[in-house]
Amino acid sequence: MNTRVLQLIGAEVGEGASDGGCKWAQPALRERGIQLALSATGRVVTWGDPVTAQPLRASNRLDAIEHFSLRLAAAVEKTLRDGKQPLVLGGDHSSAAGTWSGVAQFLRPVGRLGLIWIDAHMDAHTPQTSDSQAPHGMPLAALLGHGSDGMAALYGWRGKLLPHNVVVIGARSYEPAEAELLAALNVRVMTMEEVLDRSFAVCFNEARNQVTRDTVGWGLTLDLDGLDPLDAPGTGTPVETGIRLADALPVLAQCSTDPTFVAMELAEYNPLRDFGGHTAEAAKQLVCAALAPGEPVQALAA
Ligand SMILES: [Mn+2]
Repeated sequence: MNTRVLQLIGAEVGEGASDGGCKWAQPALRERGIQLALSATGRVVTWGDPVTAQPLRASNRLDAIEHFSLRLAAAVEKTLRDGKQPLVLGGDHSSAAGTWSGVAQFLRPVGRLGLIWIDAHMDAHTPQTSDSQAPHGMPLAALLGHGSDGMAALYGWRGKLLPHNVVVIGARSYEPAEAELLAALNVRVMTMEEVLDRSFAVCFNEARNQVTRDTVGWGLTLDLDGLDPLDAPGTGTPVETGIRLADALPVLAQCSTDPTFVAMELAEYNPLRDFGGHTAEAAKQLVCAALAPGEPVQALAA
C-alpha cells in the first residue's frame, strides 16, 4: 500500500500554447475538489506552492517557459527530497520539461528515469523545426536532449530521458519533423491506430515493461488530449478518436501500487473549454485511478 504523502503542485503555465487557457487549470481543478477526491482514495494529500509562469518578466514565449521550467523542476525535486510523491497539475504540456527534469535530477545519483507519455501529439519539436514556435510542442524533444538550453539542459546536462526509457501512447496528430526525430532516436511510439488494434491495456503493459526495465523510477505524463474528446473535450488541442476513459481507468490502477512509480503529471486541461465540468471529472477519475493507495480504505472502528 502506498503510504507516501501525495503533494499536488500547480504548474500555472499557458504561455507554452497558442491558447493560454490551460494556465487556469490548477485553480479550476482545486475548486472542483481534486484534493478531496484524492483524499477519499485513502491518500494523505497536501498542496505545494504553485509555480507560475511570468511572461511579463520574459523577453519572449520560449524565454518565459525556460524560466518557468527551472522553477518547476526545483519544486518537483524538492518534493521528492522531502519524501513525498509529486502530482504536477499543468498547465499546458510545456510543464513536462520542468517536471521530468526535476525527477531525473533527483534520481540521477542512483539511476535513470522511465516515462510513459500519453498524448495525441508527439511534443517532439525543437525551435528549429516548429512552425508555431509553441513550447508545448517541444518538451519530449527537450527531455531527450534536443532543443534550447533552457528547456533541454536544465541542471547543466542534457538527456534527462534516454530514448529506450520512454514510450509514447496515443499519438495521432503530428508533423514529419517530430516523427523523424523520434524515429531517428528509436523512441517507441504506439500510435492511436496501434492502441485501437491491440487495446490500451496491452499497450500500457508493454510500455510499462519497457520503461521499468533499465530505470530506477518511472512516471506518467498524461496529456488529457490523449483521451477521446467524447470523454475529455476541455483540452488545449482536442483530436478525434482517442483513448476512452473507461479503458484507461482500470489500467492506470497498476501505477501507484508500484513502489518505483515516482511521479505523475496531468497536462492540457483547459477549464475555459470545459462546459459542464465533464473534463475535470475525467481528470479527477484518472488521477484517482493512478494514485489510489492500492487497498480499500479501512472503515474506522466505532
Ligand atoms: Mn502534449
